Amino acid sequence: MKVVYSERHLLHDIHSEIQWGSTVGNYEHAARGEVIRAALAGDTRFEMTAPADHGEAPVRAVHDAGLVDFLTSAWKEFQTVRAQREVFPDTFLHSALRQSMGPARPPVGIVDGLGYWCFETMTPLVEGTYEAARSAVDVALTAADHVLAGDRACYALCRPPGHHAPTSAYGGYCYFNNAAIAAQALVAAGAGRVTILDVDYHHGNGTQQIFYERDDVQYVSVHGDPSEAFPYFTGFADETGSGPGRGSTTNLPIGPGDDNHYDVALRHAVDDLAAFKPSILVVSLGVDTYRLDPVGNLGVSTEAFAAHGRFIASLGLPTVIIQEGGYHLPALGENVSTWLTGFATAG
Ligand code: OKP
Ligand code: ZN
Repeated sequence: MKVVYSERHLLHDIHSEIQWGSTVGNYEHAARGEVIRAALAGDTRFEMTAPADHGEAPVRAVHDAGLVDFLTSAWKEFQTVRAQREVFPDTFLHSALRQSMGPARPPVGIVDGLGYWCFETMTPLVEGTYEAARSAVDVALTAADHVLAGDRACYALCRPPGHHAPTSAYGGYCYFNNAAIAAQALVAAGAGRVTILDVDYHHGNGTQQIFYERDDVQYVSVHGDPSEAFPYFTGFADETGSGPGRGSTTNLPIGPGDDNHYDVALRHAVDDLAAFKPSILVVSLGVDTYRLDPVGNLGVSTEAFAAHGRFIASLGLPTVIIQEGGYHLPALGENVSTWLTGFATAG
């Protein structure tokens, strides 16, 4: 299986996040990408390849032009306010602020722009964020190209991740929605109906929002119950799509439990996926469902990741596999390579 990787993820060299008022080390740090790369590079079943530059158009096909423009220059512009390595908003455009007053005026500067485009306090901007985030998009699009060209599957080692980024905001360690941009590119290329199966521990609120009213792209997610897990306000079972997209979103929130507990939800997800009859599959692969992950509370074992990969492969669909979360560094590389090997070695 080809692995698409770019060392440009290292430019997104983040150190901190603000959790409930405490500044702590950011979980989504650059070592994640290197640990995964090292696990795959040493294995002859995987072939490391570089991404091709796809330009801005596929990003703008999914995201608001204002968000793309903002992220292009935000860090540099903020340096004129105060020289600072990592930049966070201090005020958010909370939905209640302008209740009964109509929508907010679009931002005119950098500090209002931060609160307008960002939705939480764990996703810093650093000097190389934009370049790395664009590179992660190229990694995802290149993996999609390989599958369009006939590869059964391809793995995109994306960093930063993407599934929390909706059309018009960034947050949840995500800037551009790599999986959604790849799915949209597949549709544009005439690949037919696309399903995005999101197995990250967190609900992919961004991906869900982008396709919520669409009937050509299905979104199916198994994730930690949003009553207690980030992003808290999306991912409940009664969110099933709207308008033409009614019925093409499936949310399967789950609480703590063992491999068997997880497998019940994954089987349900795959049943809904199969009923949609997609021609191609995009997997948002987060391994933060791992039993020792510091961010999640589920109980998935390393061995189970192999079974998950085999199970998804058994659907027989061309598959673009996109890296999302996974934060337990000692097992991160092995968990990803085990999932991919399970997929690659399935009948
Ligand atoms: C990104 B991905 C709350 C911690 C939540 C943000 C999680 C973003 C996860 N105190 N941290 O889905 O793995
Ligand atoms: Zn996650």
